[in-house]
Amino acid sequence: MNKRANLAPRNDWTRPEIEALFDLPLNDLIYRSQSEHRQYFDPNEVQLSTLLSIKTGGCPEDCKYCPQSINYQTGVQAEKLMDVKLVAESARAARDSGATRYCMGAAWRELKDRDVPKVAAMIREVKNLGMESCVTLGMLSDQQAQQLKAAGLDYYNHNVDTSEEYYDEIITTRTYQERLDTLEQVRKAGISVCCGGIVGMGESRSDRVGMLQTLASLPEHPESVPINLLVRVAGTPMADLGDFDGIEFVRTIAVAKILMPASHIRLSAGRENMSDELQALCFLAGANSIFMGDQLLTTPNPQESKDRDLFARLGLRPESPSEVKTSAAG
Ligand code: SAM
Ligand code: DTB
Ligand code: SF4
Repeated sequence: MNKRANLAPRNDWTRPEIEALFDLPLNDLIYRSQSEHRQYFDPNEVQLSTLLSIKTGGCPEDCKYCPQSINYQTGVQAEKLMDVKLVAESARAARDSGATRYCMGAAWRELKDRDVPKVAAMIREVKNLGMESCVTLGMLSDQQAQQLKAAGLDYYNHNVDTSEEYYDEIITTRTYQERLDTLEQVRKAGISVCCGGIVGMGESRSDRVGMLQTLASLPEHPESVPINLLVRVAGTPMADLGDFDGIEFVRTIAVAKILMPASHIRLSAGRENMSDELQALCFLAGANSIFMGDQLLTTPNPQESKDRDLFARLGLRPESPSEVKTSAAG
């Protein structure tokens, strides 16, 4: 629902303004983010996406958080691109469990032309099931973006991951600018943008401010903003980082919501290690999307039955597909 479509969200947030939001007393910050949220969304509805790894492992990139990079010994085996039929079957199961969006991820640096027909066929299968389609395939060219759009692609996920300043500590095989260029290709092709980042990678608050400023300064806000809490996977350089403060995570969600009030903020990776109470605070702060299903790409996600129980206790409902379609907020 978009009750305030005539008031366009701002794209000119300054760093000091964003820092001041982070500095607010938590009660004031959450009051503000929840108030913004209610201008655009039903506060008791959460959008459900399901994730499938269509091409696992063997990725040449060196993203220090990622279990799928060939540069780290994580035990993830490299596999080939999945069969279209198997993808269609698992998308159907996700739909029958209540997911309205199906997200397919590949451990690629970039999409290769030879793989486009198969990925396009997967997108068509998802659309035939009446679901929204989303893919995350690394960098892609102008022409490839148009081909995916023609197949019926609704969303492309491509994260900035962190601030521009901290980025080089995390990835050296692709630049921040290349990520922004990919996002521009996606927009130009008329595909909705899913773009966010990761918290808990040893970055400073100033990096979280910078990451959110980048996202909120895009010419159009991403319709979906996944905020991932780092999943520390053994074998990656980030395996031994300490626990991230849950309250600071909630602040990050709340500030993202205030900056991008019409966007779905997704409480993304990391829920497996969060208490019910921390997740509840994230929903209160304005998160209104999750990944549902026992697995993310290669790491575990809470069991569906556990999420259903949490939703029942919090009085949350899955966002219905019809509302997804009529929402200008994506
Ligand atoms: N290979 C493509 C790419 O990187 O653009 C698409 C798949 S990649 C796994 C998608 C996103 O998953 C990354 O940008 C990152 O934000 C997130 N991610 C990967 N590993 C993660 C981890 N261990 N914890 C949290 N988020 C993670
Ligand atoms: C996003 O921001 N998070 C998802 C999705 N986009 C593709 C991926 C999370 C991956 C977590 C690590 C894994 O399961 O391999
Ligand atoms: Fe490859 Fe994507 Fe993992 Fe980076 S995040 S190593 S690009 S699969």
